[in-house]
Amino acid sequence: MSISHHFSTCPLDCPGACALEATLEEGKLVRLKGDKRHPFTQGVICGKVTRYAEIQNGERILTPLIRTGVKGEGTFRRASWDEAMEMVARRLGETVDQWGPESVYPYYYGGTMGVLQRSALDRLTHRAGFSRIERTICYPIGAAGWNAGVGNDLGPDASRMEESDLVILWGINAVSTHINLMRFVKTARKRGARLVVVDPYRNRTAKLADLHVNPRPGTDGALAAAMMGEILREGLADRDYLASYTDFDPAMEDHLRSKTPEWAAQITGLEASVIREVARLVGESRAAFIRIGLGMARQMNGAVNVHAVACLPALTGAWSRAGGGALFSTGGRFPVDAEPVIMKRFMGAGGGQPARSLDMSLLGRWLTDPGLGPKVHALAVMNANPAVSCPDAGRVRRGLAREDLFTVVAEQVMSDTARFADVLLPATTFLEHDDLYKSYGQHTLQHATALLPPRGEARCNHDVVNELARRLGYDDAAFHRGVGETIDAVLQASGLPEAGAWAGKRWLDFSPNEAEAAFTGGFPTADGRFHFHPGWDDPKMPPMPDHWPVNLRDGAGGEGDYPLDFMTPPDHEVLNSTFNIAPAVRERRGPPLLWINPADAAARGIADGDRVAVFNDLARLTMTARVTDDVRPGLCLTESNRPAADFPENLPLNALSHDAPVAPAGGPAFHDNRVEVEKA
Ligand SMILES: Nc1nc2c(c(=O)[nH]1)N[C@H]1C(S)=C(S)[C@@H](COP(=O)(O)OP(=O)(O)OC[C@H]3O[C@@H](n4cnc5c(=O)[nH]c(N)nc54)[C@H](O)[C@@H]3O)O[C@H]1N2
Ligand SMILES: Nc1nc2c(c(=O)[nH]1)N[C@H]1C(S)=C(S)[C@@H](COP(=O)(O)OP(=O)(O)OC[C@H]3O[C@@H](n4cnc5c(=O)[nH]c(N)nc54)[C@H](O)[C@@H]3O)O[C@H]1N2
Ligand code: SF4
Ligand SMILES: [Mo]
Repeated sequence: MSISHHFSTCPLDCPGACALEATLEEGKLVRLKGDKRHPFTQGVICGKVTRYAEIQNGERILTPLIRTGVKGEGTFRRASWDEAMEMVARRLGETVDQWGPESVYPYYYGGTMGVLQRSALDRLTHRAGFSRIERTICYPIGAAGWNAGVGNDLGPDASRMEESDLVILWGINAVSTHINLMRFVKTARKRGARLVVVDPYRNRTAKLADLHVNPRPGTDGALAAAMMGEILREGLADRDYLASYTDFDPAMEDHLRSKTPEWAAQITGLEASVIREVARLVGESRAAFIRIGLGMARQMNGAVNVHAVACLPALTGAWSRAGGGALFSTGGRFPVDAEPVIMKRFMGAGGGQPARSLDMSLLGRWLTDPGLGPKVHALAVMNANPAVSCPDAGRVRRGLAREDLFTVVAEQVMSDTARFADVLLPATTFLEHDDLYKSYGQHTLQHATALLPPRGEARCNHDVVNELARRLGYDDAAFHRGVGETIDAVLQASGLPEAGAWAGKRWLDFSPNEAEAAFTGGFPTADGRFHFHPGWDDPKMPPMPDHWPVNLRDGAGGEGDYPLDFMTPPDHEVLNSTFNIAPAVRERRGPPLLWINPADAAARGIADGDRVAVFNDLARLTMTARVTDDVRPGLCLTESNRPAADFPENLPLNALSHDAPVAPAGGPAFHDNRVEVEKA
């Protein structure tokens, strides 16, 4: 039997971007494990990707397919690449002729995070003048909050926390969503650090904490402001740091001093004594390190809350001490110029205006709004499964079901979105194509090459886009490059050595030095200071760290008044909707559960294991009750990101999620919904 070992990089939308070692047996993937030599991965990866063979060798789409049945039903006939591509080119061409290029909407997200394979659609979009995609579904809310204080999505390496004496995981369920982080947490704790987890529910990470602080969702602004008030009143602020490195002023001091634990207790649902305790822990620690997650941003007031939390290490001066500070994302650290992939220069090259940009999180509206001019008549999807992952998914599906909409989807598996395709194109996995990988949780740029031939007739996004562009008549050099040539072009545009010359390594390390990590040379803001004053452009947003009462609980979002907060945080066993349909995964995770507090369950006559209906104005879904005090009274949740097949209503979990854009830059408030629950 021939067994061989190869290196790769996890392409999934996860902060780890783990370096992998693959074991192949007779040319077939057996198992993946973490690469021990990689400085961040250090041999640790999550269970889901260990078992990636469940996708790689599982039920894949192996040939182009053309729809024969009703949209959404998933019945297709086999086609050749030539027939399928001819049809796509013809239909897109006709659509452009009849309604103009903006009536075509290319749609992609993070199925793969590879620099080439992720954004391939962009260069065709820019060349043809199709509607552009505004990529709001995940990042912009948290980034807006962080950037309002720090100025850019830069920070220390997460390994900095090993030197910390107090680690706070704030709105990040790292055990499930960023396992590598937990190794640094472990080291810090061995050296005496305490672990605080701030999360509305007792998730897998909170179960490991010394102190779990469970505010109501969307109240971190109040919690952080009151903690700062307490730190100021107790004389625990670092005055020298504030004066040298921040815009802290008497107005800010007066404002924060007025925020008491009793005030925040009313809003957060926490005991005032708990708020005092955590404030003191932060104020008295030498170098608290706060890892801010994206989860806490998925609230109508999420950006305001992230900014407020990011102010804490500036108030205590923790930034200036080894092990201290905060991290939201490492994404801004990579000097990678992806222009050869996305070809922005094509945009408006003929002297015209750039095409309109449509917010991806409002897909349901774009597909169904009769007032949109021009309407979306053709949709091209890659690396995304909006029928499951988009909010107001019921509306998305009504749009996808339109008979007058032409939809082409490139996919590895029969996802919910793939079922709505007119033409379905088989996509390669990361083990079957080459790419470059940045990260939003660590600092290495990795180069990974194909280990396996494509299964069936699968092709990579890069090549599919190029062929489609050529068939549409675009003959530019960018559409004639092979994957290897585009990788070379990106590295060259970035001023980086070609991959063959990375000193025998598969990565380049862009970790910040101590001065960069601690911002001792100043913050990446216009004036070099950390901004307690967020300076929001939107005048409705609070000018100083505060509670901003615009959550659904406060009557925002336009939904009717339902009594329970409802969150949909990520599930341990899947990554967004990737892995959703693998039979072994379905088996392991069982049916969707509604986590509900015993008091709320009793008030509704619901017992553990009962079938319950969860509903609001948008949808009604039947699931199984899990009665537990892991959620506080007034809060219920279902770990996401469940496909339609998991509910008898044949709607995905996100049918319950509203799509109201979050200030200031858009993006969905996935963890800020309201529902009622009753026995089914
Ligand atoms: N297993 C697994 N891993 C994943 C993913 C997955 O689906 N499954 N998805 C990947 C992707 S795309 C991303 S963006 C990351 C996201 O990973 P994280 O940054 O961890 O974000 P979330 O998992 O959305 O939410 C984290 C926690 O925030 C909590 N939360 C919700 N609202 C609030 C609030 O108002 N305040 C506070 N303090 N906490 C709140 C939730 O309860 C949840 O436990 O994970 C990646 N990794
Ligand atoms: N309820 C709820 N909804 C959420 C979230 C939540 O916390 N709660 N989180 C949100 C977040 S953070 C995110 S980032 C989004 C993610 O939303 P999406 O980006 O839509 O992520 P996935 O649902 O995983 O879909 C990715 C798809 O890309 C496919 N794919 C992978 N690699 C390739 C490739 O190389 N080529 C092609 N053509 N396809 C490929 C996969 O098979 C998969 O079906 O979901 C959001 N939705
Ligand atoms: S999903 Fe995340 S933790 Fe798992 S292997 Fe990929 S990058 Fe690593
Ligand atoms: Mo995400």
